[in-house]
Amino acid sequence: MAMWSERIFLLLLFSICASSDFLENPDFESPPLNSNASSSEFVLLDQNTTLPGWTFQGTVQYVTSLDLPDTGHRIQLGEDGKINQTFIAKGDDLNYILTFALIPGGKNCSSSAGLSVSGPDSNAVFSYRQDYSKVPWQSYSHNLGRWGNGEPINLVLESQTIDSDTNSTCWPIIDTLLIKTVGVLVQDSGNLLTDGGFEAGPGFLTNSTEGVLIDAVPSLIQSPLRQWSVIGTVRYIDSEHFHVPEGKAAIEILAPSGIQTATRDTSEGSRYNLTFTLGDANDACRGHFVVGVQAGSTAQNFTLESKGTGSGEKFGLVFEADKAAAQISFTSYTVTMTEDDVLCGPVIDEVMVHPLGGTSSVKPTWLLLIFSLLYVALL
Ligand SMILES: *[C@@H]1O[C@H](CO)[C@@H](O)[C@H](O)[C@H]1NC(C)=O
Ligand SMILES: *[C@@H]1O[C@H](CO)[C@@H](O)[C@H](O)[C@H]1NC(C)=O
Ligand SMILES: *[C@@H]1O[C@H](CO)[C@@H](O)[C@H](O)[C@H]1NC(C)=O
Ligand SMILES: *[C@@H]1O[C@H](CO)[C@@H](O)[C@H](O)[C@H]1NC(C)=O
Ligand SMILES: *[C@@H]1O[C@H](CO)[C@@H](O)[C@H](O)[C@H]1NC(C)=O
Ligand SMILES: *[C@@H]1O[C@H](CO)[C@@H](O)[C@H](O)[C@H]1NC(C)=O
Ligand SMILES: *[C@@H]1O[C@H](CO)[C@@H](O)[C@H](O)[C@H]1NC(C)=O
Ligand SMILES: *[C@@H]1O[C@H](CO)[C@@H](O)[C@H](O)[C@H]1NC(C)=O
Ligand SMILES: [Ca+2]
Repeated sequence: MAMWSERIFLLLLFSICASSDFLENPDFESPPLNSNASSSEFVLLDQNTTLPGWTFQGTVQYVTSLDLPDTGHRIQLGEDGKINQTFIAKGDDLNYILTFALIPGGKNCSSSAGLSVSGPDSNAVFSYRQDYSKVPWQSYSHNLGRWGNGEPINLVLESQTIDSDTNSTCWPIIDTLLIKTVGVLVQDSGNLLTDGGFEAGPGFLTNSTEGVLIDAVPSLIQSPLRQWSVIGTVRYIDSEHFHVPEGKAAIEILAPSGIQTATRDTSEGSRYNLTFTLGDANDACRGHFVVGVQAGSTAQNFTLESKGTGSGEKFGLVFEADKAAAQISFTSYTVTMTEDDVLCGPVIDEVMVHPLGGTSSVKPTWLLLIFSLLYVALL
């Protein structure tokens, strides 16, 4: 086992060395050619213009702005606006997880158009929502799927009109796309859950202090948070900007929402101990948290008084497995907001399932941590 681990570790080092950028011009800092891009804040791209790395159609504007996230250039997708870029998968059996910044375009609008993001066999529609960050932009993520070495992945971003009155529509602005690859997760023999520490998820944008929002995704396979499905919207938080109980990332549940996974190799009728850390993200989220935990057919509510200054407490729940893949879920019942009127909530991390009365050997979680993340290509 140890030798095998070492081999994986070497392979991993090799993949880090072999990593490279996937997208060309992912932050739109290379200006369009044949256009007066510096002449005004919004410049419409026409047939004579080319945008390095990208193909575009419909109403697409090149936006120059002095605001964060990158104090630079963005793209606004207007009516029927669409941009796409094809990149080539490198390495076998990797998941390609996209993170991007979404900014509301305009102020006086009766409706906001959505942003549709597609990969070759996946699609999701995103919209900017007022209550989800204290800065005027949000990071979202989408799993582009698992692809084999050399396969082309066409990433398409397109505006989606919700209202027929397009004159008073705010069109989405996008910026800073990041693709992170996540390999097949190595199972931790000391935990019957995979990615119980939430280390395998979307990448964080360099200048983002607000984490990454993960919208509802019913399938474990399509989720950007590996091995967990999402109900509602949750925030994926990084240890650089939030209190994270263990490792580099955790989940903040923004009620009413939750996450769900399944155990592997539990035996029907056997008893298990589910343990997890419940805390707060140190984001001034004060309140009385109520988190509903379901494990197999056992359900229990756990509460935490949060001062919003970064806390974490370990809890346990004994359950009997109802099948080989017992469902484990965490749901937040209380809607909590920060003083800035931003939705916030309980943090969950270090979710583990152990058989009761049996094995005592628990492998250090850093092994899982290292194996689960292959490499991040900062573009
Ligand atoms: C771009 O700028 C140049 C010189 O500043 C000017 O001659 C030209 O007409 C402009 N073109 C457009 C499309 O605005
Ligand atoms: C594109 O360039 C051609 C030739 O310079 C010019 O005649 C045409 O008006 C331009 N089209 C647009 C939309 O600017
Ligand atoms: C982050 O923001 C700073 C300005 O605050 C900017 O200079 C820098 O280029 C940004 N970095 C990225 C990767 O966008
Ligand atoms: C955009 O997609 C079209 C097909 O829909 C393809 O022909 C084109 O090459 C793509 N553009 C880029 C930059 O990949
Ligand atoms: C937007 O709305 C504000 C106040 O509601 C108003 O003062 C401003 O003139 C409006 N701007 C436009 C472009 O309609
Ligand atoms: C939208 O704006 C255009 C030009 O600004 C105008 O001709 C058109 O009538 C407007 N449409 C609506 C529905 O207001
Ligand atoms: C479950 O695990 C927790 C944390 O390790 C421990 O405190 C608790 O005693 C365990 N429960 C049982 C029934 O073994
Ligand atoms: C947990 O709390 C919620 C909301 O108060 C309630 O609806 C639910 O029945 C409770 N569940 C359990 C297992 O007590
Ligand atoms: Ca973690």
